[in-house]
Amino acid sequence: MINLRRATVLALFHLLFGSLLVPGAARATDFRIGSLRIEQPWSVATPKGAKVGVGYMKITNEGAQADRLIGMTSPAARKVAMHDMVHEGDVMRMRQLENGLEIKPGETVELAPQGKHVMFEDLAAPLTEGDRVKSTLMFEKAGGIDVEFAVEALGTKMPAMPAMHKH
Ligand SMILES: [Cu+2]
Repeated sequence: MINLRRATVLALFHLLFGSLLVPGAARATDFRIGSLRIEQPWSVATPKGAKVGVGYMKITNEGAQADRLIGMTSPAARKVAMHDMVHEGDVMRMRQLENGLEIKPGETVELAPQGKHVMFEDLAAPLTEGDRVKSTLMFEKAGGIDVEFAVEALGTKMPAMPAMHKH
């Protein structure tokens, strides 16, 4: 009985707040090129003066051949890099993915807070909630595709702070 009530409360909670718990769910869009599906690219608004912004998305390879995200560009930033988080002792640091990001056949690679992410470096202007950051993803085999990162409110599952950066 208690379990049942708990389950009901949880279900209600999800019903009411579910969409808030999944950043980008409301506005972010999916993109497709060849057998690659790029789901809901999203970003986070940047505080005044910040020079870097982040980007997240899910990439699924529905094909039979591995592909690799080898580069990104954006008119919103001078440079767009792909980073991973690595432990250095007790500290988490960012590390550039020098060889890009491989997506094996049937695999989904998720870029998410505390993990792999896109780094928009040297922003032309702060990222504002509701904006869409245009970006071109370049895949080794599939080629280039234009996507848009939906910018969520500042503080949304805030990723590691820029201070943790080591470029
Ligand atoms: Cu980074």
